[in-house]
Amino acid sequence: MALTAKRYTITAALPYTNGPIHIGHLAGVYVPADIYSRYLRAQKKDVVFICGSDEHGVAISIRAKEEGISPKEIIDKYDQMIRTSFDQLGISFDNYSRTSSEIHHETASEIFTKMNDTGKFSEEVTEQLYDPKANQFLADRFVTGTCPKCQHPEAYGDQCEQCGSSLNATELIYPKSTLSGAIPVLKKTKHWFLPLDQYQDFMKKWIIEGHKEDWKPNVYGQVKSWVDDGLRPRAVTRDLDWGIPVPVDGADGKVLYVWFDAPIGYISSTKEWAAKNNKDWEPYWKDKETSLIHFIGKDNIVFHCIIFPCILKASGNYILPENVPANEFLNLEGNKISTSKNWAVWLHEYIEEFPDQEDVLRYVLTANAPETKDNDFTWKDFQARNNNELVAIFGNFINRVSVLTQKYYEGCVPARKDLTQEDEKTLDKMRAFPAIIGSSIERYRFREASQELMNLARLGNKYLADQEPWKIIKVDPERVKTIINIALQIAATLATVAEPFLPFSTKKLRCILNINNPSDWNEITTSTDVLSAGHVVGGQELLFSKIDDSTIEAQLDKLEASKKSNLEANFELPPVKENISFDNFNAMDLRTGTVIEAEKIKKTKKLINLKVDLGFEVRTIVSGIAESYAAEEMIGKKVTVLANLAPRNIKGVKSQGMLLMTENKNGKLIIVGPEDSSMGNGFEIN
Ligand code: B3M
Ligand code: ZN
Repeated sequence: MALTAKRYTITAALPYTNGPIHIGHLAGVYVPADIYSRYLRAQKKDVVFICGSDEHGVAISIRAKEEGISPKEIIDKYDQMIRTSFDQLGISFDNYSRTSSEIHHETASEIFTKMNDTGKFSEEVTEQLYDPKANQFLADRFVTGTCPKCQHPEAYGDQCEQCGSSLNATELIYPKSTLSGAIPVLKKTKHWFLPLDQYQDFMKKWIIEGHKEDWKPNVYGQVKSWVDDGLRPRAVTRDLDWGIPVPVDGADGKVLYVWFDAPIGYISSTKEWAAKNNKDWEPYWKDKETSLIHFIGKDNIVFHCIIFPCILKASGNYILPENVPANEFLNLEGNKISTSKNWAVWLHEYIEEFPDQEDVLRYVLTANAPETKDNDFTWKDFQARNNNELVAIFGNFINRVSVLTQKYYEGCVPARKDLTQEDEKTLDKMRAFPAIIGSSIERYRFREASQELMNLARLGNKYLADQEPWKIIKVDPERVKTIINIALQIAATLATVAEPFLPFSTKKLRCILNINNPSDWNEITTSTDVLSAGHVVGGQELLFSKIDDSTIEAQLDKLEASKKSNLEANFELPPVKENISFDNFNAMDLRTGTVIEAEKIKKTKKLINLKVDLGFEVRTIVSGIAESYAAEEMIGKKVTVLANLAPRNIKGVKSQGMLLMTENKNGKLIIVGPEDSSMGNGFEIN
């Protein structure tokens, strides 16, 4: 595969402005899209890298309700935050727009109007879900229910996140309003439908037959299963008060479906960019020689591979995506990333807590990207990749070369003389890397590409370790000139091919080598001298630094705290049980006692074997409290005991009674003890 297109339009999914950006978004979409765009620029291609905030739709309304502010305040807050954090991570969009902008409202309305005027929609009055309490139609995220395909109990009105199916709200089994909890009723309303069924053949030819080989199997497979299932008409308008008003008469109170307007945001963002830069936007969307590539997460596949292409096709002379390299999901420490549960690593927090370490995150998310299956981000792996790869391999190599160049030659690149076989081999290998890395990037295999990048640094390290210039300098100083020259060529090659992955460190590396203009990606595959003899390199600087255990612990503690506060937030008092008679109560014999011995029962998680002094006798009681109390901690505690509970055998121990416990919001058990701790043992409580 070669880069044969005349120009490239690269889009990255428009993030909803209902929360900050987290590592899942980055690994799935923005880091790979950025690497790809930077690579294309390094290849001197005509490329526009487009993104923007997705500011309509129910997700925004819900967040606004949650935070008790207006949707406008929500989008302004998160748009600002998202822009800044992308910029800080070096995501090099050529333009980042907003779907609340005038140009977008105009563009989306125009496309809708044109499609409407040319008969591309069907208008239908159908029965839709309606919340009788909130007096509102329910669609998309305003309604949840059981997925008709996979039985997932929390599918949304437009999509099931478990099986990926795209749904109509009325297909949900047991629908429930997320606004009021009410069970929706059906009510008639008019909507504009995109008759996807009419595009069945087009989809078959274009993707099922046309992209079997070159699209990722996960993307191709999803599209195929929808097409095999038979495409159905889909409403592209909604009865909502937040969104782009439907631009035709008789549509009061209706807005465009967010998934109708959002992808058009790529076009409006391109228009905005063109206006700012005195360019023409149209070739980037209409010229057949343009390659359009959408970077997205797997939950967006149907919208980018079916709905948006049908909109583009229906609108006339637009091009269709050349590829949609969607990624799978990234989990965090074994659990699904969740904004609402605060189970995430937030980009804006990372930037603050890891100053000057943007590239570490970029690298780890690439080396561990969820390209073919869901993957897990762990802080331990983050630390290991930094310390063992970036610091120990890449950084170490650069540091050695620059120290030796300063030490032996005062920073001046020595000329190389006669080459040994080993030298030739090393140079050959070095010259092969740009093409190897480029080919991986062109096939959207960014993990592989990042590992090849590391292999180039490994080549440099191995060369130095084998040649041992620090020893040879004493016996054959001429030979050392050749060795250092070759090591410097490898360093300079790194300064070119690392740029898409590690833009901040590459900038530093270019200072270290004193090169302003990086070498051309393609030239270095043939040229022998990436850095010519006599060139004076710059000062020394460390590219990467070690991350210690305490830094990692702090991050793990932070996640632990999220877990706790989630438990608290989700805590609901259980309903009071049915009444019992006074006789039932009276039948219980409650006594006070003191724990005198306590021992955890081996091979169990929860059980502690206690000896409780009740004053008149010492009881053995097995209690399931080990997750809340350490055994030692229990000794000396005053407790209340149900003394006439029939004895039971637990793990081979005869338990004679039960401790009274209650549970707090964090799920911790708390002793219900005698209030007056001066009360002796054995007292009866009544
Ligand atoms: N706003 C991303 C998401 O599902 C969605 C992408 C729109 S791309 C046109 O979070
Ligand atoms: Zn499902």
